[in-house]
Amino acid sequence: MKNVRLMDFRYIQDPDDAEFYGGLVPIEGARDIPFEIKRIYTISGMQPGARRGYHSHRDLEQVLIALGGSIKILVKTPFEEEVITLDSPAKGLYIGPMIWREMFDFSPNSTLMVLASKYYNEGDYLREYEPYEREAREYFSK
Ligand code: T46
Repeated sequence: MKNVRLMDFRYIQDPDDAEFYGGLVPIEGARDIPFEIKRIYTISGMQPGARRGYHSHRDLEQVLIALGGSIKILVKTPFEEEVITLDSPAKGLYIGPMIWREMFDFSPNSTLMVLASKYYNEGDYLREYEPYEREAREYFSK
């Protein structure tokens, strides 16, 4: 859908004993991420049944990565919606401007890491659905 896409990062494993040694995921700034990273935050400690998000951003671009466990993300506009499961540190979910998002179905001990294109700015959030929907209809009709 518009302004949303899944990204695959490299997952490097020891060819002789991948199961024992696990894997390594390198993420390189300008090479793997389509914006300059200004901020990184993590979300952890969610209980089953918790649901977070319920907002959009006007300008911010982000890449969401489940460092551990699995997390579902609902991404939505007035015209389309999708639920994406993040369940590997080698999978990133790019979310651009004007996408409503909700995070839910956190598995025990899951951790979400978010790479963001801008410093924290509460003024960039649209935290109520109806005003968001009005702006998003115009934005996606251009
Ligand atoms: C998003 C999803 C995926 C800060 O002080 N600095 C920060 O960088 C962030 C992200 C948040 N905060 C404060 C603002 C609130 O007082 O932390 C508190 C919790 O933030 P919020 O309720 O917005 O958290 P989520 O999990 O609903 O949303 C967060 C991000 O805010 C948002 O940009 O896309 O994760």
